[in-house]
Amino acid sequence: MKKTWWKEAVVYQIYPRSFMDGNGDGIGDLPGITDRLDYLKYLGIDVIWLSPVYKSPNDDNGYDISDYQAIMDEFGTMEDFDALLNAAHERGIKIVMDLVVNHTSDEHKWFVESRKSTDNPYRDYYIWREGKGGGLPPNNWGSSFGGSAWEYDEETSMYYLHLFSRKQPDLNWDNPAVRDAVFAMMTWWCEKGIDGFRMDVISMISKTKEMPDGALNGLYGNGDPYCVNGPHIHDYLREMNEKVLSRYDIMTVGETPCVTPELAKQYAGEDTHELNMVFQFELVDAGGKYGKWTDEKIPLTLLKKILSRWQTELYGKAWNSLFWDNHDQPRAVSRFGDDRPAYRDVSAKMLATCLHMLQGTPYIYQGEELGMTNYPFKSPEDFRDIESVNAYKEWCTDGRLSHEQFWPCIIAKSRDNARTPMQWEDAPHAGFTTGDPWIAVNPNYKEINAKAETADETSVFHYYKKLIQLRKKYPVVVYGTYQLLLEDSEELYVYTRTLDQEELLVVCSFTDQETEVTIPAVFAGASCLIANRENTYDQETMRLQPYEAFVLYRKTEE
Ligand code: TEU
Ligand code: CA
Repeated sequence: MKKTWWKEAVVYQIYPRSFMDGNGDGIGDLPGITDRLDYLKYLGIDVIWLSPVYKSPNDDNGYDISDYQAIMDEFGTMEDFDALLNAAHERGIKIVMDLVVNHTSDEHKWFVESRKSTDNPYRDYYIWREGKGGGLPPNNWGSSFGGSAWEYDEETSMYYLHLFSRKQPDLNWDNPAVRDAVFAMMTWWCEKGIDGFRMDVISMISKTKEMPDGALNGLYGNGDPYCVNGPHIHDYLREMNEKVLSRYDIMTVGETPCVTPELAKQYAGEDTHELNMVFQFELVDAGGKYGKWTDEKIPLTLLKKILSRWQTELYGKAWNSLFWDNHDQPRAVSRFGDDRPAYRDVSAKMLATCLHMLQGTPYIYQGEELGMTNYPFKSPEDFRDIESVNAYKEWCTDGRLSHEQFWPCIIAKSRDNARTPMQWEDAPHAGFTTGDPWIAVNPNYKEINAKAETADETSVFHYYKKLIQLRKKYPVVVYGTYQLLLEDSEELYVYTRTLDQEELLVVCSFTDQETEVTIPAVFAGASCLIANRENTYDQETMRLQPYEAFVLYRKTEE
C-alpha cells in the first residue's frame, strides 16, 4: 500500500463562525484562528479543514457562496487569509479548503445573470425547468432544508433546482463552461499554496437529464436516485483530477452522501485518479424517527457492523476517513457516548480510542478534543441553523407532530449542537468573544474549556494528544489490517490491528455498566499503550468499568 502524508495525518475541522472572534463582533474570524494556531500545534494535528470562508450572504452559514475568490466580510480580508495560511505553514500545519461547487449562492454573479433571460450566456450554468402547469413545479422533489427543491422565478416564468435552500441554486455540471470555471477557481486557490479540498456534497454534482417524480418521502418525493452518484460523476471527478488535482501535492476528501464501500472504491480508489478519500454517511445517517430527527441511540452491533464493513471492504483498495461528528452532526460524546457528568470525560476518551485506532485519516471536529457536549436548547428561538429552523416549522408548527413528540428528536440531532462557540476558558462567553456571540455559548464552558484541559494531563485534550502521538509512533495504526472480535456484543467494541510483527488489541466499553472481557492469550504480557482508566493487563479475564477503553500492543517474534 502506497505511503502518503495524508494517510498519516490527523485533520482538525474548524467552523470559522464559532472558533474564535478576533475583533469583538461576536462572530469568529480568520485573525481569531491565526491567534489560536499554537493551541492546534500543541494538540499535534497536521491539517486544518477550514469550513467555507468565502463571500456569502450566510443563508447556510457560508455554504452559499457569492464569490469563490473573496473572503466573507465577517471573517476578514484576503490578507487575513494569507496571514493564516503562512502562519499555519510556519507551524507545519496544512490548510484544506471547503469546496462548495454543487451550488452557489443566488447572489453569485453567475446566477444573477442566469435568471435575467433564457438566452443569457449564463442561463445554462444552472438547472432551469418548466413547471408541470397549474402552478406545479417540474417534479415532486423536496429540498434538504424543507419545502420543494424547485423555486419559481417570475423573470422567466421557470423553476430552478435547489437541493438545499432556495438561496443555493444547483450548478449545471453538464455544462463544460461550469466545469472550466470551477477548475480555474480551484487552480487559483492551489496557486496560493493551499493544501487540498474537502468537497461539499460532491456526489450530487451529476444529475440525470430526465427528472421524474421521486418516491414519496413525507410531503415530498425523493430525488436521490436522480441527483446522487449520477451518470457522469466519475467523468467529472477524473476531469477535475486531470486538470487540477494531479498537478499539486494536495489532499482531497469528498463529502459523498449515499456513498457505499463499493462506490468509494471508485471515488477514492488507490488508482482511480479521482479523490483521496470520502466521508461516508452510513453511520451518521443510521436511525431516525421523523426523517433524520431522532433521540434514539444507534445499537452498538449496528455501529460495529457499519465501521467494520468500511474497514474491511476498503483495505488496500481505497482510503477511509474517520469521524464521529462535524458541523452538521450533534456532539459525539452526547450522541455515541454519555454526556452525564459522571461519564462524559471517560466516554469521550473511549470514543477517541475507538476511532483513532481504526484505519483511515481521523477528523477531529473543533471542541471534540475537549469533550464538548450538545447544547441544552430551551425553545426553537435558540436555533440559528436554517435546517433546524425549517424542520421545526415543517414537522411541528405545521401541525404534523406535537412539540412534545418532536422536540426531543430535534434537540438531539440539530446541527446547532456543533455550532455553539468553542470553549476556550472560564471567562465571559468562554473567551470566544468580547462581544455578544452570534449563537449562545454552552453554559458548561466553566468546566469544559481549553485552558483548564491543556493544564490537566488527565484531560480529554491530553488523551487526544497522546492518541495522535501513537499514530505517529506505530505504523500498525495507519497501515495495519483490521479484525473485529466479539461481533455480537452490545457492550464491547473489540478489534485488532496487525502489520508485520506488530499487533494491537483495542478494547472499548460502550456501556455505563461494569462488564468483563477475555483477553486473547497471545496478548498475555502485552504492553498497554493508552487507557482511560486504571487497570492491570496481565489477567486473562478483566473487569471493566463503565466506558473503559485501552489499547494493548505486542510484537510477535520474527
Ligand atoms: O452537507 C450536506 C448534507 O448532506 C447535509 O445536509 C447533511 O446531510 C445534513 O445536514 C445532516 O442532517 C453539506 C454541508 O456539510 C452542510 O453544512 C451544508 O448545509 C450542505 O452541504 C449544503 O451545502
Ligand atoms: Ca469577528
